[in-house]
Amino acid sequence: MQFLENFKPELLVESPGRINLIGEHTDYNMGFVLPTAIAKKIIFKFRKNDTATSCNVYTLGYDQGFQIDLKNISKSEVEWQNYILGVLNEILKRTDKLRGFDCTIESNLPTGSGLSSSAALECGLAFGLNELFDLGLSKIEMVQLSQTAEHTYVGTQCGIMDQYASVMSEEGHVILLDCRSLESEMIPIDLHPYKIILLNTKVSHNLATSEYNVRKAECEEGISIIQKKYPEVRSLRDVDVDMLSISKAEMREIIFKRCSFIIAENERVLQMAKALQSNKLQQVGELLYEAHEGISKDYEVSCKESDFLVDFSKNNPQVLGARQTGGGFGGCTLNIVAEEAVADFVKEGAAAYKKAFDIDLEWFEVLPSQGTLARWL
Ligand code: GAF
Repeated sequence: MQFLENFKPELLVESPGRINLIGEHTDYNMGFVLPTAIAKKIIFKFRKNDTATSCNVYTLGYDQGFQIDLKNISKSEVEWQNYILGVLNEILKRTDKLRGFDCTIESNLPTGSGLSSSAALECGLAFGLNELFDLGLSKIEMVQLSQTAEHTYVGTQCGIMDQYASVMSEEGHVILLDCRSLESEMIPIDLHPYKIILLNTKVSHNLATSEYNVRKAECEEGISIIQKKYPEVRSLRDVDVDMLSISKAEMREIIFKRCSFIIAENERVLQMAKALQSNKLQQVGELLYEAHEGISKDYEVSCKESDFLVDFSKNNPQVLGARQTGGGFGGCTLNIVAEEAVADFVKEGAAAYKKAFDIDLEWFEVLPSQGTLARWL
């Protein structure tokens, strides 16, 4: 693209991916989650280009760019462009201060790995433009408009966790977020002598978006049945095991399984927060294995590759716990591994995974990291 020839950016934004320690699919059920940003991120460089409405966006990694006219925003056939267009569309609904800009994007955050590269893309763009044009959007507005962009332009009816974690995280903490009130508490996390190791299955099943929306609809079906007996219930967050079993007879078996998972998973988030606060690391591990069991059997958002890696971890006494992290159907498993055992764990895991699926396993250590940062250049 022509603007790259003498591109002198004014502003740099680092927009991180996230892991979720526990609390999967609880966000759109208005429950609790426990995510944090990681040091893998998308880097944006911006400059104003002195036009009223002409924008250029270029991704260095994919060597692809496109032009946008702010007067004429609509969905694209090219999937990644919709993350950008959706955010611009939402910003334009909120302010008339946006003007033409040029922007490059580069990333060391693997896409389709359950680490929220989508939220990093949306939020980093919103954060950068807010800074560049002094739009006056608060952090929570940027989080919410990014979530809405994903609903309207990308089509995933996601909850708020990923965008919130990407923007709001603080180094050395996980966020205990109440997805209904949006109140949050920073929980310090110190797993010493254990480390958080991600194993990337490198599979990203194309069911992910459609099945995600199906799960959300299944939860809504559960709620509508439960509400017949308990009209005060607004979401699965308000339901306990007894209430669910009273409504069980009226539900399809599959809806009962989905609701059971969400109720248990929401409870696990609160137990996990307490376990971290009282340094009960064994319990941290047990909760992860329990969560994966539910993810795989009741919520059915795992896949054979993730199940294989979690089972592999279970056989290693140096691993406290493991589970698939993120929306599901592949991506990464999160493992709590004794520091001195990491090298053997990943070596043996890679060999077993290669033998089972003929895929080269990728792995990395993650540390709870700072959310989005902007820096003038
Ligand atoms: C995806 C969604 F974007 C989140 O909102 C959340 O529901 C997650 O899946 C599952 O916990 O990452």
